Amino acid sequence: MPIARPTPPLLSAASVLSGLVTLVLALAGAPAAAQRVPAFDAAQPPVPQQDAKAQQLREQLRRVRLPAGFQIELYALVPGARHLAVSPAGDRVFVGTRRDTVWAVTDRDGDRQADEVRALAPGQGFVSPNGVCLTPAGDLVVAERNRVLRLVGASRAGTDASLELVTVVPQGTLVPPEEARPNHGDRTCRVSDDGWLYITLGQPYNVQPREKVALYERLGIGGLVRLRAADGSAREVLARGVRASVGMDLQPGTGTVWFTDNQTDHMGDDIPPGELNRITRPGGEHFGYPFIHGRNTPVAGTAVAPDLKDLPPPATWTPPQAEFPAHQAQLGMHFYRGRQFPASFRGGIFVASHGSWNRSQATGALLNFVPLQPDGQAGAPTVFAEGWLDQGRYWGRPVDVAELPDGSLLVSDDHAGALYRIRYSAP
Ligand SMILES: [Ca+2]
Ligand SMILES: [Ca+2]
Repeated sequence: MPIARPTPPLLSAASVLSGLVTLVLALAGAPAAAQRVPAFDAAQPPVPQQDAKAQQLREQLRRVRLPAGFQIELYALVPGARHLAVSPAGDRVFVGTRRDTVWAVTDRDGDRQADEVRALAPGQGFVSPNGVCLTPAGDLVVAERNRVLRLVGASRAGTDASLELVTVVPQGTLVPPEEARPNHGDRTCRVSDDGWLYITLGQPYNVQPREKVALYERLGIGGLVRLRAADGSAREVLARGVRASVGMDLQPGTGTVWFTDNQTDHMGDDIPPGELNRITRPGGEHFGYPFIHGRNTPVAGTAVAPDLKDLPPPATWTPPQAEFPAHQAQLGMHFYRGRQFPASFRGGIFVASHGSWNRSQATGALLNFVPLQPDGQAGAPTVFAEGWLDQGRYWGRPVDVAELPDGSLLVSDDHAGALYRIRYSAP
């Protein structure tokens, strides 16, 4: 089938507007509701930190290969650790999971080693609270599979505190309930300085069937949406034509949204590539899926999506800024803001790859670094850290990358159940 050439993207204003109106009608939430909940349950013991597992992980971390001058160390044991949000002071890290828990990881004495790992706001019935992000005021936003909550002042809450819990998007209304499934149902989020909450929404299939394509483009499923972090109002679709993004960041200074997109399964060992994307026209771009993956790998009409044969592709689409090797599963990403690392890293992007499952030989489980060129486009990715895959077996699988105020990196690992810290000192 013909594939549209990658030209500057443009959806008609009418189609964007009609999609937006439909979306608002379909998904406008009730007014944000608030209640008070205990920040922690003192009767629930914290996660033990100094045990045999910690010692084993410290040994295994010696196998991780890094550029000269970098060291990696265990920061905390955190079961099922997924996406990360670091408090402005750096003394607390919130960690999402695909289970029913959001963790608060606290470093009381500022020695860059966690002292306490506790479940935050237990008893709230979290369902895959994978996405965590902080507002400028220090509220924690929790993006679950099909609900969004905001915990006011969570960054500063002590063990005995209570928190105001605000429902930003009521249960069952982030996406239509029949579209909320475990497959690609893990959200990620960011909040901009001006109060917009950005959320990635994976589409729940390997490739969506024909009858879902128009619906998903209208709702931003297989895309990104934004809404007001205060109350969930003013929702709009930011990006369409995405398969399953599980990572994004806002570029410091510009606020431009960049995001990863995961590869289609069952197309063979070496296609299609993974993607890093940049939104240059919020709401007006199509990123190619399910018509094409990467820069030039057709999907619609191939063996994984025969029913999409002859479905008209968008007139224009936006190719990725960078491609990654097939099936490595790029998840979290982070613009490096600090000054601890050498100058060549500043302003570039770290990307966590979770590692393949849909490949005859496993690959991935590493961190990539993607530099930005002077014109703002991405340069070629390089491997920054690897070694979690040992003789075909994973002992760890990176999920997300974040940064402490001193410019060191945190890496989450949902396989080992841990956070690591990577720091630099000149060799
Ligand atoms: Ca500490
Ligand atoms: Ca794409």
